[in-house]
Amino acid sequence: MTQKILILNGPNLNLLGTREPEIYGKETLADIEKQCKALAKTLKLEVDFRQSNHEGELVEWIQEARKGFGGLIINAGAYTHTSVALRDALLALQIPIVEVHLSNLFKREEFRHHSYISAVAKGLICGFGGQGYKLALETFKAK
Ligand code: CA2
Repeated sequence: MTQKILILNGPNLNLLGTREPEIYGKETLADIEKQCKALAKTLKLEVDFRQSNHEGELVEWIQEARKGFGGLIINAGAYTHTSVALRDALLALQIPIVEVHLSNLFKREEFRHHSYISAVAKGLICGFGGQGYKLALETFKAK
């Protein structure tokens, strides 16, 4: 059976490609989604790609991942650094979680160095722009 992977994106990531290309690159979120879906086909995975600016909606989507999904890739945007609610929802999952960030958090402001998600994720990929999502998908390659 094809494994389904949920890819969640947090606040302001819908603005990708419109500002700060030196930090986040020139790609839009739609470009990244397209590339993830193309790669997923070759990996025999199915991708469900979503973005929300609302913490509660992200919590609900994480809860939804408890049924029918084999893995979760999450770029929680700024909620990475603030949200105990997202961390608690992630803790209730029994599937592997990969945390992704476009930018290298550790080259940036101190407040971005702490993530509420990293300790509950299997791993963290940051600093590779949109390519990071594809690297994360590779970790779910069918064996
Ligand atoms: O590097 C990442 O992927 C981040 O998750 C992006 C978040 C930031 O708060 C995290 O610290 C690191 C910000 C996403 C906002 O992206 C924009 C892109 C273009 C224009 C405006 C916002």
